[in-house]
Amino acid sequence: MASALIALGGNVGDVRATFARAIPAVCAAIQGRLRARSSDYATPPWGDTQQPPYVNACIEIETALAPHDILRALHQVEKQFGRDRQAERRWGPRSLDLDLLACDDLMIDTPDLTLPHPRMLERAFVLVPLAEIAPDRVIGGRRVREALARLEAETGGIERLPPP
Ligand code: PH2
Ligand code: MG
Ligand code: MG
Repeated sequence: MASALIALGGNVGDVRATFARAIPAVCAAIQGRLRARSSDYATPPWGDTQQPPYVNACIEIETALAPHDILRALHQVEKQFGRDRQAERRWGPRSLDLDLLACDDLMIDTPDLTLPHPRMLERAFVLVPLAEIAPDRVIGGRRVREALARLEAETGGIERLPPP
């Protein structure tokens, strides 16, 4: 069994309700068991700042599926929850984004999937929830809590949401 780390994000619709339904859907789709789920966080929009704030979270799932099969399943669940990749712009609003961050210590570099996720260590909206569930995990040669400490200046607007 591998440990898959997945980041969730969204800023269209009732995102927290979407997460609540999407997490079991992801577990079912990848025949996995949920090991950890972070709190939800309200985060300022990154990249394209002219859009509503996001909700972000991270989960860890134990699964026997190979990374490309996990990726395919994540795309299916995104679609099931209203995501339309054709209709959206880069870094623009979306109902549900499911990003595979890492799968054990696997290093993969293919056109459709790079692991660990190449930009995750630069994004506070990923590292803040990830540090809640996996602070000591080493990803891309760096411990999650240390990667977050380097980004401390960018965590300003991030707010942990109370349980729903
Ligand atoms: N996702 C984006 C673009 N910008 N900003 C935040 N705060 N959180 C996200 O998940 C996010 C974003 C496109 O996937
Ligand atoms: Mg993303
Ligand atoms: Mg994505």
